[in-house]
Amino acid sequence: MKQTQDKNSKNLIGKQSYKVLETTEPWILYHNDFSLCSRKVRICLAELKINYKPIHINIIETGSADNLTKDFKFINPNVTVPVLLHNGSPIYESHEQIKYLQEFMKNEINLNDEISYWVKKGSLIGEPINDLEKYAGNCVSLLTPPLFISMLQNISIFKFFSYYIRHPVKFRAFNFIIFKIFGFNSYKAKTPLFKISQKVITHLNNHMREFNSQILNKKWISNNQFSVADITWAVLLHRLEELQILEKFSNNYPAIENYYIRVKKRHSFKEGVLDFKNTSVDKGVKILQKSISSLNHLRKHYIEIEDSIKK
Ligand SMILES: N[C@@H](CCC(=O)N[C@@H](CS)C(=O)NCC(=O)O)C(=O)O
Repeated sequence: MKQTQDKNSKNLIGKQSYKVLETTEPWILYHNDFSLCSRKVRICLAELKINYKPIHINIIETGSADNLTKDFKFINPNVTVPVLLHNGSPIYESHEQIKYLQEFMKNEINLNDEISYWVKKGSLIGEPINDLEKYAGNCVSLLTPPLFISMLQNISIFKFFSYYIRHPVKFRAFNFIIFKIFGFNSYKAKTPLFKISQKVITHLNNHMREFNSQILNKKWISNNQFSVADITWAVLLHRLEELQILEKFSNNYPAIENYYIRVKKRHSFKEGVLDFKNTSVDKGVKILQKSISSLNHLRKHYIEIEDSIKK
């Protein structure tokens, strides 16, 4: 049943021929409420009206690392969510899951160069620090730490040691330990994170300007047809909203503001994102809002963001 996937876990991409679960459920999604990639796949499933069994897997940000259990490592040795099972066989990597679902439903409309361009631009590709001028997804990923820091505040430091030991990707686990230890001090002037953020926001502003022009007088990104490009940008804008950054773009980019209002009314966004409320995320957002107004150096970081958008 299970092949030699542990040896080749790095190559686990797309649909596998073996099963990781004997099940009568045609579709199962291992996902996390907060994870961007999980949100994309859930919107896609809702768009395609596919019934599926969602299984929530906590990751450290949402309180405990259930992704590091033996049971989940059997499902995905790379310990990431989402994982989609079709008749018990896993499909790895969110973009492959979306491609597989579209092909399965023969949803050919969703393929053209314009859509591919915007999907790529909105995705996290390679290491986040690289290609900031190409990918808005990389920029948003680098602006996310304040929310991680907020969400990690209520988790005991002791959990992080076992998290580090059990995590197969040490540098990922290490980043979270740093966020836990240094908290919002990571945003004091002249710290690496503070400096990176200044660079990131300039690039993100360019992406947002281009995106604003793209959707001017349009309902959706391509041919006025809701597509995987809209799924990609919907979750990015939602993350920027959680980060308290989206509102700063509103004055300069009214088309984005109106687009996001339409996104929030879309049935699939409601079913795939808004209906998956999570108390750790809600608490994290509240802590972040409070910290921006009470901590000088964090407020300064947000003022820098506002200023570079106005430029
Ligand atoms: N390239 C993967 C990325 C998946 C990923 O990084 N998922 C994160 C949540 S957004 C995760 O599972 N993190 C858990 C961890 O690293 O401990 C995909 O597209 O599915």
